[in-house]
Amino acid sequence: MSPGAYAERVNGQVRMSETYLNGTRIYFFGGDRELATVSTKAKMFRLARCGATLVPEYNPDIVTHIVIDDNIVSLHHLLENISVKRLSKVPGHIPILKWPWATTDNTKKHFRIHAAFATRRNSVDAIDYDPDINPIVPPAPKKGKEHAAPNPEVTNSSGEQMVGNPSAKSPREASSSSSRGLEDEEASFEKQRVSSKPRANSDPANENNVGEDPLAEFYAQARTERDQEVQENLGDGNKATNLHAENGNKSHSSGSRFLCDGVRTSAGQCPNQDVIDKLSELKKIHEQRLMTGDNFRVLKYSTAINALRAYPKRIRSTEEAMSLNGVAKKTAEKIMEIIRTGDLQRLHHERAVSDDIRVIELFQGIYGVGRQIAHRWYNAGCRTLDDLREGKGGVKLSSVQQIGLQYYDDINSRMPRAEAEEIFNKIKPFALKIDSKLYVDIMGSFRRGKADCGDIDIIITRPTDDGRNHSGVLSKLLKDLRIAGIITEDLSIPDDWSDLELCYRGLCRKDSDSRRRRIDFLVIPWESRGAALLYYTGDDIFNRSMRLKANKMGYSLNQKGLFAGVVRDPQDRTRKLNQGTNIASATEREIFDKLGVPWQEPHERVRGFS
Ligand code: DCP
Ligand code: MG
Ligand code: MN
Repeated sequence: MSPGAYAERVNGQVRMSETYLNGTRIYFFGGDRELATVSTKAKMFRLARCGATLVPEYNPDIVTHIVIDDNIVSLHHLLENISVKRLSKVPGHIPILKWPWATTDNTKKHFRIHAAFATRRNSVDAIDYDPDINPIVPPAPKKGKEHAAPNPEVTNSSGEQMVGNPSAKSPREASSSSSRGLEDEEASFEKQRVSSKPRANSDPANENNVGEDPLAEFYAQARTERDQEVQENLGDGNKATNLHAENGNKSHSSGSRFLCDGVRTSAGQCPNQDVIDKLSELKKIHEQRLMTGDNFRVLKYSTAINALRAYPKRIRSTEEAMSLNGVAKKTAEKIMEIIRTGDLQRLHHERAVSDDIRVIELFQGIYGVGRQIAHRWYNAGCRTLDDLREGKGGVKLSSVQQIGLQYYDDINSRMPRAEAEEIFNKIKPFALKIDSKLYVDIMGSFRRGKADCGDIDIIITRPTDDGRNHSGVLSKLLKDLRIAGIITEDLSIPDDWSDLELCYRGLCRKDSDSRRRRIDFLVIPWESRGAALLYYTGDDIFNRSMRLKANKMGYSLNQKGLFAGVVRDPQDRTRKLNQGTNIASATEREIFDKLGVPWQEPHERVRGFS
């Protein structure tokens, strides 16, 4: 669940225990914009208990205070998160405070003590944190903005649910959208608060605390690297990335209603509706491009639209437009262009550009198609999946791409956890019939306890103590599964089936009237099972952080093991000049130990979206 979604869920649903934050509208940033960690949730919960309203998304018109998790949030990190270029652009009346500020009744205290960034005090726009000038209970919001406060209704956001994980020790991460769930959370947060010594490191909730989580310093870099890879996805023919499906970043409106929001509009109420419509379209286009970092524009247009909605007169000049809160010169000029000409040239341009983004994303949703191929097809004149089917512009699809196209919807949708389990339970006996000593298990998001899975990741290996191994098992197994109608199409097959290390990708189905599902088989040597388990369990961000930590310690970690003494090419750090010595690979635990990372159960290894 995102911090924003959690904020919406908590608002108005928490029993208040203290009142010293009454009247505040706090934007809390725990260091991660995508995931509300247990630590972030606990802190947000605490803020609400003390009377604060949590603001899901930073909006300077709504927010009265920004509170950040101490130690971990850098200035750059915060600014990026709130889509503000410079600290001085955060209005002076909004203090930026460290977490400890929120934990005691500060009404009498000087803000300065807890101001988060030294630079804030020195910046030109810096305010004097005198509590008399900036009382903790801020002035009522400006007229016309009353409806802008975050929606206090509980949102039945499903968030990331962990279900049916037998190894789950901690109920804390299990989120429920009912208020009963909130009560449970409340109880556990309270427990956390009274237990004076939190279990160091074993709790991913502490990811924000550098002192306790040895991986904490790597998460930001891991995420940046992942995002870069997603953006650069040039189509290695291996895995299709559907940006639409993965973009969970969509900004959501605060649920507020304004004068001109359809239902409540009567003629003449909103004199600038035409302007609002055009700017809203522009904002939507930029919203769809969030993957390419257009948050700043989205915020700019939302602010302008909100200001226009609340403005009672028809705008007559650029100056008048600029007098609106949050409307700068360029936006004011756009407003005037719409008022003068009834049109906005920029919108035509953006619509055209946005069409190509949309089409390229659509094509990238085809298994085996990356950005390069998608661009090529776009340039050949294809705009729809039907164009591709018909071979418009001389476009030719490989056999794998044809499968990807045929099962486009199936491949781009996730399956319920129960279905993954059912399919696995059908497959496992086939494997054990071939060799009863095989180790067969399901990895990936399933092992992490996710409620839905993008594919089924099955690992196969075999102990070698009886002098035998699993060579040749996979081809036999796949043959049986094809006969049984479980495996239906191959997407990527190994070159040499007798190897002890193989990767197979294909499609399968539960039974003849079920949808196709993606399935991966990963066959690995017995000695490297620990490293393979670790790798194929993920999540991606957790893996990357472990690898970064290994690198920092002079090691190298991959799905085969943890290696010491690897010499890298100084010109190209990704190029290894030797293999190094394998120092841990048989069990996950050994690898955690060697890296100085405390053991974490699979369901505790969630750091990214999934
Ligand atoms: N993995 C990784 N880096 C990648 C791809 C995969 O570390 N670039 C690892 C971590 C993943 C695991 O392999 O958890 C399985 O990959 P999947 O793509 O199947 O991802 P998940 O199973 O985690 O998620 P989904 O439910 O989308 O399949
Ligand atoms: Mg998977
Ligand atoms: Mn997979």
